[in-house]
Amino acid sequence: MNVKGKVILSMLVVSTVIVVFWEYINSPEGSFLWIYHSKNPELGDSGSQKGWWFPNWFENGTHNSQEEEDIEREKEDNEELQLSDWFNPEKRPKVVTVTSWKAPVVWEGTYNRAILENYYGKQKITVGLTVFAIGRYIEHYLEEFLTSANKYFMVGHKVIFYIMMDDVSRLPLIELGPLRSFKVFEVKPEKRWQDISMMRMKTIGEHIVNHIQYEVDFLFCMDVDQVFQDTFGVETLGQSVAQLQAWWYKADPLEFTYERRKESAAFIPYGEGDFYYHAAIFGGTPIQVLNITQECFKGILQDKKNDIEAEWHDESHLNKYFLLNKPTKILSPEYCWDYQIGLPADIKTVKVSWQTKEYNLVRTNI
Ligand code: UD2
Repeated sequence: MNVKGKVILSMLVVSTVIVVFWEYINSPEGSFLWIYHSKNPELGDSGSQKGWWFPNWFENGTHNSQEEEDIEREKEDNEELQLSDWFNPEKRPKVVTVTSWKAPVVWEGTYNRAILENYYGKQKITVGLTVFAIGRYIEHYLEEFLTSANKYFMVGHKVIFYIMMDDVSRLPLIELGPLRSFKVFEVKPEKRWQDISMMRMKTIGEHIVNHIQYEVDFLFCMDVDQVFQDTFGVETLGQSVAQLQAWWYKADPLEFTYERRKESAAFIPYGEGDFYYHAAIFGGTPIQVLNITQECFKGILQDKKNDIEAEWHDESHLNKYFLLNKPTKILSPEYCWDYQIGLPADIKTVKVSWQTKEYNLVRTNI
């Protein structure tokens, strides 16, 4: 081949390369090269962009995937956990695990705590717990209640104990674990134990309005004469949470010790009622607990006006409330067990147990 032929051949090769290259940069696979050539209208055509195309692309690349990750994470965080994600009622076929209004009854074995921990851990929740100790209930029960709550109540989450006492100087000294704090308040002691028990509804409501609603995401209210035995965890959290009373969880509703007198605001006629709920533990979001306590206290005041006292005091009013406003979650009697009953096969893990009732020692009036 002479020189002229070689030149033509080289020109052919070069033009082929140019055509192939042109096709490539117009294809989607080659699109990143637009950036290199600053021909992407979105990036502009200015020379100043030359030279940083790679970091820019690289940044864009990571930025996009980071953004996608963030969006995904936010979506996960915002996604309401479905009941079926953490709750399997079939795990406990011998007990009631779902109510007629489709609320879960949480028994040991029905819940997946790890999934719930992951969910609530991301939300960085704070859980409150109110407890009252008036008169001799202080020296008899408060220390053991708080020590055990410190160990087993919502471990790994922020907790605020709201301790209501008639004499704050008798607060037992307890070293609280990490993420735990307490607030102590002095309350006026009522003369009768029945009034001490009932007035809790008024006091809790006032504290929710004044500060608790701004401090916690969930709130539990508990009797002091009980002891935590095992983890009382995030599986118990819900909008409005009721506790099954240990002595009545298998009974016929006709036998329940509801208030049966029509004159009382707590009246529940025979043939009505779902469960017998225990006032020793109830909870929910602050706004729901506020509603519970305010409605119960309204009933208590109405009864006072009509000179009647419900058979089980605040507990009768609570049962009436939950009949009209169904709880969104119910805790099995494992969450508040009385060992006086023994330990039937239904009770797999006792989370909280009743203290021995020594009414003659602790109550001012019997
Ligand atoms: C039942 C219920 C209780 C309440 C009461 C109303 C149980 C375990 N609990 O409890 O929730 O509905 O009936 O009749 O069955 N308290 C004091 N000082 C007192 C009296 C009461 O601090 O002098 C507080 C304390 O937190 C106590 C709570 O009020 O745990 C309820 O009183 P209780 O435990 O004596 O009532 P009890 O056992 O009949």
